Order: sequence, then structure tokens, then C-alpha cells
Amino acid sequence: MEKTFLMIKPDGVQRNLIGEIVTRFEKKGFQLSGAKLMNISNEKAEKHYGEHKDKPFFGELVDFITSGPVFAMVWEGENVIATARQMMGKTNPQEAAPGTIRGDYGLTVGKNIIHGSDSPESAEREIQLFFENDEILSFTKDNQKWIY
Ligand code: FUP
Repeated sequence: MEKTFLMIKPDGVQRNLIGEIVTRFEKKGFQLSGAKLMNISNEKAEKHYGEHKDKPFFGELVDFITSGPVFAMVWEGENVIATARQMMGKTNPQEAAPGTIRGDYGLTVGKNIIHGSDSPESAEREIQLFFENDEILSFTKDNQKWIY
């Protein structure tokens, strides 16, 4: 099953949006395979955003993502990479449609609440960068068994 890397950025953590965002992906039908609250080192931030290293906003981007805890997640499900990107909305919250995470909760491109892998290659790379293999779980759910 396809997997993606999603990360609630420091602004989302500070604004108490972890539960709301996790709920959206759960309700959509995706399954959480791994998650942790963590601080990102400068080195990891620079690797993660390597494709932007020549952009004028790179310094600010690294400063922001290392400014406080993030909530890193691996989600799995059919077409989860592209669907999660749709659910997140456009990079600039001013252009993100209402009903998307950035459209509903963001105001500026600098603090846009969530990151999500944009391709199978970046998902693979980002999952490897943030998670050990034994932190990613595949399991089937049987709700009835845990109620009765
Ligand atoms: P996304 O894949 O939607 O996270 O967007 P990008 O990979 O293009 O950009 C990564 C991050 O850089 C964004 F989440 C916010 C930041 N950014 C800026 O701060 N200014 C810009 O002009 C573009 C991106």
C-alpha cells in the first residue's frame, strides 16, 4: 500500500491542530503507520528542504522548521500521496481552497501548518529521513474486537 510522509509544522503544533489534522486523515480512510513529536536538527532540516537550498527563503524555512516541535507522521492508503496533497491545499494558504487544511487554518506561506511529500520518490526519501524501519507499523484493524 502507498505511504506518504506528513508533518505538522511548529505553527500547527503550537496552535493545537494535531488532533484536528490527524482526524481528517483518519476520517478520510487512511491509516496512521507511524507518528512522533520531535525536534528537527538543522542538519535534518537542510536535508529535508535540500531542493530549496538556493532559494531566497531557505534560511527562514530552516529557522522556522527547527523553531519548535513538529509532529512527524507516516500515513498509508490508496493514492495517499496525491490525496493528502489535495487535502492540504496549495502551498500559499491565500490560494488554498476552503475545506483544505491550509485553506481553513493558514494565512501566510511562511507558516502553512503542514508538509506532505509530493511524489513517490520524495515520500520514500522523507520517510527514511525521519523514521527508523521499526517505527513504521503495518497492521489490520478490527474495531469490534476492541469494543466487546
Ligand atoms: P509544499 O510542497 O506545498 O510544501 O511547497 P514547496 O516545497 O514549494 O515549499 C516548501 C516550503 O517553503 C513551503 F511550505 C513554505 C516555504 N515557502 C516559502 O516560505 N516561500 C515561498 O515563496 C515558497 C515556499
